[in-house]
Amino acid sequence: MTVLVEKHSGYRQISLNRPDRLNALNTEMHGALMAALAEAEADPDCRAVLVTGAGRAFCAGQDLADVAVTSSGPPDLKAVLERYNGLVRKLRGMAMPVVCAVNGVAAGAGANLALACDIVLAAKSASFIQAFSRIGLVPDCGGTWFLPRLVGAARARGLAILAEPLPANRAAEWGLIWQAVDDDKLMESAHLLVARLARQATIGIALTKRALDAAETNTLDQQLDLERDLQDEAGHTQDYAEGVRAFIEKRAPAFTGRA
Ligand code: LHQ
Repeated sequence: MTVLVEKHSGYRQISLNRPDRLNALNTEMHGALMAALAEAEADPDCRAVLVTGAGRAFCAGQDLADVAVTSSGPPDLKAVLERYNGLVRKLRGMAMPVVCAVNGVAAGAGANLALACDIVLAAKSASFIQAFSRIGLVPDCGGTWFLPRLVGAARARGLAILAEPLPANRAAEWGLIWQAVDDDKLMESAHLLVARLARQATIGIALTKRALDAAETNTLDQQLDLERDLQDEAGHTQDYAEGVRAFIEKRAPAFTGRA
């Protein structure tokens, strides 16, 4: 099984599972990961997802053995990237929060798939490598879009062109990720976080994600209109009614994640 799925109360953990290849992605893993995300989304009891890697790495990106140039010519990288693009769109568009626990090195597409998640925690021993330039490629999986937005133009260029490992602590200082965590606390922290998110107002969070993504290209005017419309949608959810009721009654809200 190239991807392992564990069901927990309110959320699912999805683990990339080719540890002897540092969880490098091959065609089978792509399919399994897409299916695991789609199944999580289709499960009404699943209100958050945790993505991590089995073994010592998070993900070393594309399995390079599968895309080597052979005597019959270069591989069809466009077709390979269509699959990655589908994964990035899926992760980004999930109608629930996606937490990524980066347990070890995240290189190439592995780094950028992590950045496509909503909240990234990383073990202090983990590092992020935009490995693409080491093999003559361009950062993909949204790397050229995420990097400048997260860390600014100068650091984005340095990371993309130099392809040096960025340790988790510095990644957090630079704003590339949410938090670096002691290695032995990573999974405990990630589970606490994702379980907490699974009890929050799921639709409100999904709409928040949409608003933040749209803000990347909207004008302020467009964004104000969008916020008005999304707020209207959020205001019609059971969770909004419950959130306000709980506030007034001075108790913790019991959100259901339902419309
Ligand atoms: C691997 C890989 C790997 C296969 C480690 N593949 N075996 C998209 C679409 C189309 C085309 C191409 O690309 C893309 C997106 C991309 O992701 S491009 C970037 C691809 N990734 C890389 O270039 C990273 C390659 N890996 C590394 O640089 C190192 O392995 C890192 C820095 C991640 C870890 O280094 P170490 O901790 O020293 O481990 P290692 O290199 O010894 O790896 C352990 C094993 O895993 C080793 O196999 P072996 O049989 O010797 O034990 C590696 O060959 C294998 N492995 N990454 N991407």
